[in-house]
Amino acid sequence: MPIETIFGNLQGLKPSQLKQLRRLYHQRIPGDRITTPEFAQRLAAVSTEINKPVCAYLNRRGQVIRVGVGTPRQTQIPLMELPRYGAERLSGIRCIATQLKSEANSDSALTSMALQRLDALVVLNVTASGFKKRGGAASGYVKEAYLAHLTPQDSRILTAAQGGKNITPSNYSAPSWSISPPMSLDMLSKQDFMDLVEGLEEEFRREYTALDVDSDHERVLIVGIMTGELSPQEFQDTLAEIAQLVDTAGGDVVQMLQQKRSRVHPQTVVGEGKVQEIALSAQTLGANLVVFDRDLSPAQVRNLEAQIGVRVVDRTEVILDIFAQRAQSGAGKLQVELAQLEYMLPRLTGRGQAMSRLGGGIGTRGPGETKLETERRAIQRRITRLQKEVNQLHAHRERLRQRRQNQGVPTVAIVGYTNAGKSTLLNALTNAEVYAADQLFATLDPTTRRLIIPHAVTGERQEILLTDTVGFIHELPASLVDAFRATLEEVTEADALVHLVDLSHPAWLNQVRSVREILRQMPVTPGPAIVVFNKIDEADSQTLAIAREEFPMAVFISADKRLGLENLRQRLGQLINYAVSSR
Ligand SMILES: Nc1nc2c(ncn2[C@@H]2O[C@H](COP(=O)(O)OP(=O)(O)OP(=O)(O)O)[C@@H](O)[C@H]2O)c(=O)[nH]1
Ligand SMILES: [Mg+2]
Repeated sequence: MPIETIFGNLQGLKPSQLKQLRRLYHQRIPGDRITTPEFAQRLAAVSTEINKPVCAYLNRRGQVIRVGVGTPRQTQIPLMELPRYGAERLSGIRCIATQLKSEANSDSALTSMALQRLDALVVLNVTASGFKKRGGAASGYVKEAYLAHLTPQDSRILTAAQGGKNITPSNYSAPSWSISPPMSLDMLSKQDFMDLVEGLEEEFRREYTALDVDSDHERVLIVGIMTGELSPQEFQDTLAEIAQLVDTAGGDVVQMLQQKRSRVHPQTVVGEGKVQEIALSAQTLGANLVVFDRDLSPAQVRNLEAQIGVRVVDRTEVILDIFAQRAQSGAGKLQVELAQLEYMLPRLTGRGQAMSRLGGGIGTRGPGETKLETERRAIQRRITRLQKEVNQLHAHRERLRQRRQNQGVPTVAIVGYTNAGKSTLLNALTNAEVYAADQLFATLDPTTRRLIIPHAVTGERQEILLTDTVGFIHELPASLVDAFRATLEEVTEADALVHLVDLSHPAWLNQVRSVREILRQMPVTPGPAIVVFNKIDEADSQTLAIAREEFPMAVFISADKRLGLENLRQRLGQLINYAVSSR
């Protein structure tokens, strides 16, 4: 791009006028001044001459870095091209704009200032002075000037936006700004500009430090779109879940925005106004990642990133990122990499550049991350190789299962929504030492342990094998299902299933449905299952009553408090008896 490009709408401008505009780039203002009267007058003159508003953007050294024809909104610097310093700083760029009709400061100019985190916005009200000389330039003078700048957010709003899981969807926190009374050019030029921006930045920093922000964590803004298919309660549940996913992935949720739409906008998912609101919120709160509650097409991601100016990822990427962080074993890493690559392959076009521009974090980590920029074909080759390895893993697990089956030991797999308490239950029943934690997807690799239960008929001790495995989630990403097929086969190959449900979770009933849906879609029909309600120590009596009525055959336990485990053993005996006899 030539250095003296004029931005905005240049239609109908004469070469001589363009030349005048380009000359603005040669102007230089003393570093500690907002503007000089001479510079302001010059802008006013050009603006009157072309009869259009003109904007000049200056850096802190007083150099003109951008000249545009149009309003601040029309000449705005694309967000992708702006430096991003986060909520505690300003962009180091100010805009001096002329305004030909003496209307009030329009909101759109102020919004542009907030979007770009400009140091300041100066609006010059220009009045054409009387007559136009024949053949000569019309002159105009600055009637009055306004100085606007951002002010720190009310810390209470920011604090409310802080705090991960407890966050509730809210209206976006509007940026706050202040506008000076009308000033003369002399007054404006005498202001110490450096004093102003340094003072402001100090306040921003103070507000920001008061928030106790962990700089290792990404600051995440979540966007939920409510389309027809979910009830308001179900929608809130999915929002809470995506917030928990972000939290698990290591991000701090700073805000949740939502929009109701009859259908998703094909280019940007949400409408234009909402995109702007997201961009503003991200700027105001210093968010560096926007997470959508649904899957996005590559084009949607590109459009959104261009308009919001921070990285945009979808729900699947967050889940894949958690898996990537969790994967410990070779098998786990292998499957996660495969899932990430399969997800990314169709999304590669043009993403690489934007990704490196916007930095790392959620959605970019994991065994697959360095492969991102390599060529599609190389990735395809890698996928083929990983698939081969997954097949080997599959064959290996198959042999293990075969051996167990030959020994005639019945197998039971614990399935359920993530965080239901599956690993805790395996530990409680078998003294295994599987990692159990209040995290989503704490377990990726299956663990199998022996368990002694009473025989349903004879009452004698019998041995079974109990397997704990990866948890399920609503709309489990397809690439994960595919990549984890070797692991999921532990489920389909088991003689019977324990479907464990966290009864203390508000969305427990939908979680039951989601798990059943995933089981239904498995290539091999799994064996018979019993529903086991866990965490009854934390479930309220009304929920317990509903569950008893809806699921009369279910077992009620607390794996953590070791309640109801003896009954569960008995019921496992009956289940195995039924499963083996109908095998
Ligand atoms: N109150 C209560 N908490 C429980 C109970 N059982 C498990 N938990 C807790 O629930 C959380 C999740 O337990 P995990 O055993 O890791 O759950 P999981 O189903 O294996 O989860 P993933 O492997 O992440 O899918 C942990 O914080 C447990 O301490 C219970 O009976 N009562
Ligand atoms: Mg687990």
